[in-house]
Amino acid sequence: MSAPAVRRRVAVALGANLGRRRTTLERAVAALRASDGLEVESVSSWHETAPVGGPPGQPPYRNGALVGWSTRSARELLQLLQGIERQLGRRREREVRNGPRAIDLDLLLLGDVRVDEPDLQVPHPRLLERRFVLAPLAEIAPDLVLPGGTTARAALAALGDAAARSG
Ligand code: A4P
Ligand code: MG
Repeated sequence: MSAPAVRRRVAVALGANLGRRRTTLERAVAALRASDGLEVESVSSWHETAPVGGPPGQPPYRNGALVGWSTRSARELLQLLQGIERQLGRRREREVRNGPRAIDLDLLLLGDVRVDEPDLQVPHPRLLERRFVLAPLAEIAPDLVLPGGTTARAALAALGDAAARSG
């Protein structure tokens, strides 16, 4: 008999800045809810955010986050997220780095799993630097523990302090 699968906390970031952003984000959530890879627990509101990086003049984003549970591996979750991106019309081969996209789904965290491979890093390496990720995450899971032992709420507050110091 095989051991029962470990159920881990999972957090996903969602972003869109092309087309009908809110509709696409809601479709992505519906696809995740319908999948058997991830049990969605809470979904944030959709935050209007200015683009960070990428080509100048790209349209504003809607960003959100969701948290849930999964027994899948990080690799399986990446495949699930990329399958949904494709289903919703994303074509990576036509994109520039950090450029506009119909939908972007990033795996932020999977329990205490650490992956550092060329095409998959978990926890997401830029998680603590991104207000467009931390604000929706702190809205639904303020006490979620992030890399370095901080929480979503504290990491968001730290970004505010950093902005205040440099501004
Ligand atoms: N990849 C590696 N680790 C992961 C992971 N944990 N989750 C790889 C998902 N994918 C992961 O991803 C590029 C490659 O990352 C994939 O092939 C996958 O194997 P992508 O979705 O094509 O591009 P990306 O997500 O844009 O790239 P990246 O490097 O993660 O960029 P960032 O840092 O996430 O920034 N401004 C606003 N306001 N809102 C945004 O959502 N997003 C970006 C992307 C820039 N500026 C933004 C926003
Ligand atoms: Mg991505």
